[in-house]
Amino acid sequence: MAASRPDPAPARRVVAVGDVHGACDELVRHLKATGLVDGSLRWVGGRTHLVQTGDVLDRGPAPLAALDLLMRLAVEAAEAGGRVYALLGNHELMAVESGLGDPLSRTCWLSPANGGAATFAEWRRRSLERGDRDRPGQVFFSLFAPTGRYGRWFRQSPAVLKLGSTLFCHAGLDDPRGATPGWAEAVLWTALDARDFTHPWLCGAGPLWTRQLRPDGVIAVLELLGCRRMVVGHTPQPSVRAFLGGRLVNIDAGMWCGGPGGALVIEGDRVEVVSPDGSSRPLPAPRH
Ligand SMILES: [Mn+2]
Repeated sequence: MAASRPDPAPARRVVAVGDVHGACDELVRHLKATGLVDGSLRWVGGRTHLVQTGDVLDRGPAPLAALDLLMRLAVEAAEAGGRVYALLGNHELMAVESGLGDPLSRTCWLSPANGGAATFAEWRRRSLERGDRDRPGQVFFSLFAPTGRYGRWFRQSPAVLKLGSTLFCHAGLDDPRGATPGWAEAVLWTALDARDFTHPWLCGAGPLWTRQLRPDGVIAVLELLGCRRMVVGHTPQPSVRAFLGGRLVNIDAGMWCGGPGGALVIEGDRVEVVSPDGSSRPLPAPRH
């Protein structure tokens, strides 16, 4: 079970990026535009905290490359006094379920609707490049098993993260119980460890899947935690934008599907959107 973690010391600068879905090149553009990596893709972000709000996997050409990059940057950032938090998204969840051996989850994950076949294709391509022609698909799924390279990483990845006065969660949290640190992770991993694959949180509801956030629930969670805003991804928007008077911000601006993308940069009271071309603007006015 994921440990409930203490609230980290407030970072002077927080950079958040939304859904990647295999668009590793776009992720790199965002990290360069916000000064987090250099031309060799080494961490140069110092003490900045980088948050990726889930859904690195699937759909695009290089999901595993993007995940490998974030995993390496997590080590380099920690050495520099910074942090990388890669949150769980529903696509990571489907991979975990598949790693646990559930046949229905595997079928669902690899279906065109969910795009897991793209992650499998990248793994095949990498295997062939290494001259490894005959690796069975079972090896692919084992990467996401509890002892696998990515399965281990996901197990220690937060589902909900509070940094200063901002709460991050892939699809969003509208259940006041979520204000208890570690609650969401406990619910998720209890269901997964019990192989309860019909649990609502694994089937379209809950903080990694919902597309029907209750505004009063969001505000209740924020008030309980003393947070100013909740930052989510999951449901692509035409641009990074705010809702609920600025209390809810969606940062999935489609970097993976031809959209403008944009990273959210929080420094003290200032919140701005930095585009992959390096230009920046204040967070656009709330939309209700
Ligand atoms: Mn999602």
